[in-house]
Amino acid sequence: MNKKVKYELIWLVAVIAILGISALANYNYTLSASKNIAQPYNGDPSGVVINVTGYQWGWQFEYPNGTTTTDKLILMANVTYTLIVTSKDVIHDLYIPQFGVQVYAVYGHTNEVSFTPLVPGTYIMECVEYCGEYHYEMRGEVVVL
Ligand SMILES: [Cu+2]
Repeated sequence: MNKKVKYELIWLVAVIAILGISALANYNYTLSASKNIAQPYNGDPSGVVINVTGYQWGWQFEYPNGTTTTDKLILMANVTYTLIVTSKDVIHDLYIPQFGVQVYAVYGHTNEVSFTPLVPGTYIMECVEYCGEYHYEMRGEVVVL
């Protein structure tokens, strides 16, 4: 086997390995949305209401007792929540992939989404609507206690 063919084979195997590993990681990540980490709205109207405001570039969460957190949403397992979501400026889009929750944040308008987190843990959330220079920094965590 000459050198050229050898390098071609090494590249071929390396590319297949990289694509295979990332496909597997992506598959697991995508499936996590259906692993019952959170339950979609169950019709229970007694949910805890959290006001969510997206802005360039972060998320503010206001809880019923008036306290706020930034880029961190703190929830209790097995409690139904309703997020009432708006924006201070441009359109943002709140996405919590492992909960299967995604909702637009639009200036002058509110959108609602209800769900019940079931499994304690720390999950990621992010803005998935390009909203300017630091869009990529518009991420945080969801802590379920
Ligand atoms: Cu955004």
